[in-house]
Amino acid sequence: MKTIRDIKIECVRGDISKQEDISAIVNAANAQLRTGSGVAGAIHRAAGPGLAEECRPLAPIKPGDAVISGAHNLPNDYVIHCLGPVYGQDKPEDKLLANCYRNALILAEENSVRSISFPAISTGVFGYPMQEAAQIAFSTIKDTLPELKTVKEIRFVLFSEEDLKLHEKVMEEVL
Ligand code: AR6
Repeated sequence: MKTIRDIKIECVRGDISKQEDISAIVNAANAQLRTGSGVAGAIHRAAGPGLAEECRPLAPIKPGDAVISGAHNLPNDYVIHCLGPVYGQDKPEDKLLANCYRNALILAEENSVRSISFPAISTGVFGYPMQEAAQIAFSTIKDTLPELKTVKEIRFVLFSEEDLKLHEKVMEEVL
């Protein structure tokens, strides 16, 4: 756990759809903002069909984009849907992945969000190597911190112990 500019940044192992104490959770979405596997599957399952319904007019989105919706049956206030780049396909993938983190944080600010949870966007089905993705995530957060006023807590939720360890290490190096 780190505190920089009065903002707490931490990594935990868990399920992004079970972050009861967090205002906005980030979805590793698809362009159509429909349910899917991994993060999108867990979020849409827990939110119920109202989430996909609310998202329909907001789709499609492009790699790097972020859009915000309500959280429906989830224990949160908002879901911020980000479309990460497909590794080796959407270029430049590092910039597009950075845009996801930056755009999500800016949207959180615009909605007076106090706490936000991220999954490791693009590192599942989209094939982004975990270490490179973590470096981009933390450097983008570092660069965006000076613009944050309402966001006071940023939590990374990793699915496996190995991914958690890697993120903790990269966080120490980058922040
Ligand atoms: N909570 C936290 N992390 C998770 C969870 C969970 N419930 N489930 C998986 N992860 P992915 P992407 C981890 O594939 O690569 C979807 O089907 C997982 O181990 O969810 O951005 C969408 O519909 C991995 O490290 O997202 C899109 O089509 C990370 O979260 C596409 O896949 C992201 O894996 C998006 O692919």
